[in-house]
Amino acid sequence: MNSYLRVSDEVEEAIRLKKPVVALESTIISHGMPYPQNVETALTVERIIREQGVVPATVGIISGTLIAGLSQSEIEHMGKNASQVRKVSRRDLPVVVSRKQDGATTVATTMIIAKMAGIRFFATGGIGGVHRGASQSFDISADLMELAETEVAVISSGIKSILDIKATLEVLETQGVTVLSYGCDRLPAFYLRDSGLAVDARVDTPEELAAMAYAKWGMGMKGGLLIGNPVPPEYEEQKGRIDAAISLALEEMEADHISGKEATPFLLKRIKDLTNGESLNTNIQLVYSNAKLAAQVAKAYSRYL
Ligand code: PSU
Ligand code: MN
Repeated sequence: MNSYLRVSDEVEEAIRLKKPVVALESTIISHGMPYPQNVETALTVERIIREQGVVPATVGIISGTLIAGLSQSEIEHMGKNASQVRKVSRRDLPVVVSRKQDGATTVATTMIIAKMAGIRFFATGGIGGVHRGASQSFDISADLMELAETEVAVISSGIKSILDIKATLEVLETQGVTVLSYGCDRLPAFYLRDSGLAVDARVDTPEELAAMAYAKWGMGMKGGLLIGNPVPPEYEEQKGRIDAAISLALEEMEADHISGKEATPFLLKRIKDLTNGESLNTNIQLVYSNAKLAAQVAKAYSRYL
């Protein structure tokens, strides 16, 4: 095991015994949700995974050490002291590690650390993608490149329409990332169950998702899979309301000249405020649902090991 990585005892034992493990990210904790809901959500997600008989591994960086399996107090630190915790994507890793800083891991970085630890499945809310206006700004999340590179399957509710969903799917296709949707023919759009855009295949059982991951990696192919899991219908947002909030947040972002790594956290916070916090509940519920599905897929996959 590499000297930069610390795997908790529980996670290490599960991996050694070939028991199922699900990785979780920490940017959603430090920069995706406000305190204290962020900490509550992170701890509840771990409980949901355990209820499935699967071990959760929340990933983050503490004093420059990459960690798979943050403790409860480390999760609380990530959520409470978010301003001291840098958002870390692939390019930031050498800086934060050598300076021994704290870091919240994005989808890209969580995939990198999950792979180092030997974890194949990862649940989150939404991934990064191609930003609207990317033909000018070139703002395309490193998450997409990571999905092409790193052997981890990501279970999410797709991407928000703060992004250009169509362009995101094109980039994923170009890079050979398998994009699947659970119980639906189209990719979900985070707050909404249907983006209107088709995925590579609809899949209806965790066993079939596990079989596809096993086939991909069994062939020795590099890279991950992206699984879209629509938010449970009772928590779906109203389309008109969420679209209006997203449009306004995008206008404000342009007016305030916000770009780069600040873009996603800014938009998430503004959309929450513009919906009087109601979008946050949708966000929380979809993460719970993704955690449960990821645990089921990890369990199905472990039967191959
Ligand atoms: N999308 C969400 N919530 C989030 C993120 C994305 O709906 O919290 C976070 C994830 O950690 C993702 C990151 O990896 O934002 C993408 O940031 P960027 O666009 O700067 O690559
Ligand atoms: Mn970006």
